[in-house]
Amino acid sequence: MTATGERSFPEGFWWGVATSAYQIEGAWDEDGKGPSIWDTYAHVPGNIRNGDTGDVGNDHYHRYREDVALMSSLGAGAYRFSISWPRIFPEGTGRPNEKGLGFYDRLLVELLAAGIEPFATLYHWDLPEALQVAHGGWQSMNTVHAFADYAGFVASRFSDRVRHFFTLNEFHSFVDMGHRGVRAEVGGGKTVRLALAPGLELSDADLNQVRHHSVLAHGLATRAIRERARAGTKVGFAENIGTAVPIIDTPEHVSAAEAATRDLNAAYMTVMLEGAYPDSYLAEAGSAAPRFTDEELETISTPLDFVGINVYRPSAYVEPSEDSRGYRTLPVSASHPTMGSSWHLLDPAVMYWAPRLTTSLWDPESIFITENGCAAADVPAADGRVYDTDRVMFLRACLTELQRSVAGGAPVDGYFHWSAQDNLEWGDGFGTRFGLVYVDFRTLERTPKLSADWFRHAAQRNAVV
Ligand code: PNW
Repeated sequence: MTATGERSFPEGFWWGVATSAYQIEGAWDEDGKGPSIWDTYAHVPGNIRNGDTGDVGNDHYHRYREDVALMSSLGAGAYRFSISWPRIFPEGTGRPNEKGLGFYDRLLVELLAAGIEPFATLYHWDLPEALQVAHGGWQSMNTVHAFADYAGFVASRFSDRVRHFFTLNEFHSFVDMGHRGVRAEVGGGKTVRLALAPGLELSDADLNQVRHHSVLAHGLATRAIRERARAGTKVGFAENIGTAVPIIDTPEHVSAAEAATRDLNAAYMTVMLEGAYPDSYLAEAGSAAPRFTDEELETISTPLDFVGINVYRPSAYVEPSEDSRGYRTLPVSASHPTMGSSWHLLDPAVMYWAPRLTTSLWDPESIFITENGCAAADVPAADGRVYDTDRVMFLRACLTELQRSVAGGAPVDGYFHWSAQDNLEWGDGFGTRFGLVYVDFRTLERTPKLSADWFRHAAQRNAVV
């Protein structure tokens, strides 16, 4: 028991689970909801494995009561979910759809009755299709302003019950993977290509401008939320931080990792938290650099109440170097282990380094781990249980590293496991399972996995178990 006591988290630490609207809600055209770019993308054969779509998804739109009860049984004290923009504004702008708002009202009633704190994400990739068609989506400032208006409106409606808002989820993912496609290194010089809706192939200049629009949308939304929400409402973003993991924990190696992490996040976290694009980013982009004003940089770097980071894998391993950058990126071993997703290079130490480097680089007031989790094979055994020993290993290793980071001074106030239940894993479909709860997608029956037991004990004891 003493070992457990030594690995506990600070009092008041939030233990939560996370999902997103398109991945679980279903009801894609119900109650006046407009189509999103994900509805359009998923309906094109070949874009999602096995022809899966989010049309029905987990049917969470109708089963949210059961799902909140499941979260309670997992010991979750917090729930990070996303609000579907086209449920609230079917065309992206205009008159709000009361029926769409009604769904989130009912969900909030249920969560608060269960004693689960709601954390709402305003954009988890389901852009109203109308904005893509009319303006080219995030290529246009029209979309940026529409997002800020939507964010302010949602905050005005829900901030009496929601105390924490995340503006956008994973800039790097939806911008770069949605507008170009990204190659992720998986060891031995091999890479996998990752793509998301709307599945565009933009030029460097156009891609850099979309990046700039995404962070500007975050800044304008932050201001709109502050203007229209109840006093005391907290705002931040949730970014899939690119983490450079050092090989050795010495000041020289850590400086190299800091420099590399700052570069990896140049167009997103770095500009949002520093108010300027690094010179190296602008120099490398050359004539394709984004066009921006000083006033925009000020908006983009509006001070935040917290920083959310999604932590899955190291983006790079680095060591110090004599060149002007100060670091060298190392090749990844061909035998480096991966988890259930093709891109998921395994290294629990990233859960130590991501909060530590975020703190030493940007010194935020508060950090949330807004996502962490892994896919696993998850086949129900003859006794009906799902023995996901690999996910238990992953959880225990990651939370051990997170505890070490917090004990070392990183101001992390909560951990959200991705995901509360199996769901549509974007282009990988339903076959790639990230849940603590197994979902049979034929019957939609939900069954907690072995990892759910681990999570419940950890949440109840506020410690690594
Ligand atoms: C995140 N990578 O996506 C998203 O926020 C979730 O919606 C998603 O289901 C979850 O993580 C699992 O994939 C990611 O290449 C996509 O490192 C790609 C990466 C990480 C996260």
